[in-house]
Amino acid sequence: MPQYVPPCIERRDVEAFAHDGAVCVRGLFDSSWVERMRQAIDRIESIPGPFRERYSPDDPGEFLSDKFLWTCNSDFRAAVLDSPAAEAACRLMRASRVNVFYDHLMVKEPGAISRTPWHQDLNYWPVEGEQVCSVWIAFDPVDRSNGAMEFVAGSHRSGRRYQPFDFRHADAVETDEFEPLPDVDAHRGEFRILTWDLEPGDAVVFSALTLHGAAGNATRDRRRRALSIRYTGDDARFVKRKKMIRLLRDPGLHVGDRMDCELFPVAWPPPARTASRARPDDDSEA
Ligand SMILES: O=C(O)CCC(=O)C(=O)O
Repeated sequence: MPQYVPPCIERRDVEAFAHDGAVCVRGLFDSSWVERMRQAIDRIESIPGPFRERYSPDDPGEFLSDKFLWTCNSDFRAAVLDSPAAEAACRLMRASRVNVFYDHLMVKEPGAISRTPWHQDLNYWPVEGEQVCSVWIAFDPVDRSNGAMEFVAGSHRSGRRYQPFDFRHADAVETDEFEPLPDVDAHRGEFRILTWDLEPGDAVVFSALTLHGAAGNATRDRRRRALSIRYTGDDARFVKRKKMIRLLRDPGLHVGDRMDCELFPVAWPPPARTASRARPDDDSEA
């Protein structure tokens, strides 16, 4: 079991996150966490979770997506609840505490050449608030050639909200609730685009309102295993949208409720362990 090492978050990181809507945290997961999660990811590939999907199905390489793995796997549960990710999210959002929203595994294998399209996460989710973010952790070296993440700096402060679409068919807009996306790729010079080359264990933390996407994996032999853990802070409230992601189950919340429930437990500061936190529905790895 990896030791708990507090994340190295400096004041300038908190300021950069507030200003740009995205920040890189080097070495958030140390080598023992990286090794544990690499093995967990490789094992889980043959045990699909309840939300296993293949994005960009026409690409020669697989772009595997799976969600809510923390509810059925002890390694993912540890990454979500017991790793430095939750504290990093809490400190960067200047929250007093954070709840888990869900974990999202995204493995871009060599040949998964399609870009992850530009999008804003919040518009897909049944939550509103400024303190909603993702901690995206790399488990392989990542650069532009195998799927580095990109962010439009400051887009979380723009007040603009963009239409969600079906990730398997990037042109299929799913609701008229928000405005059409700008064509960032056609006008890249007009945006300040942030990107970082990452080593295993490095993370990018970004607001759910930050416009972001990722390169495809055009390499022949370099995997890109990543886990994006979504956390919500004090101001987050449950909402319903015309079109939104499917949840594992009904969280039992009403519109306007805080995100406090068994499906979205508090992750930081660590609460006293309860039976439900210590033991999820099933554990394929124990
Ligand atoms: O990993 C990717 O390619 C995309 C990740 C992403 O969009 C997210 O974590 O919200």
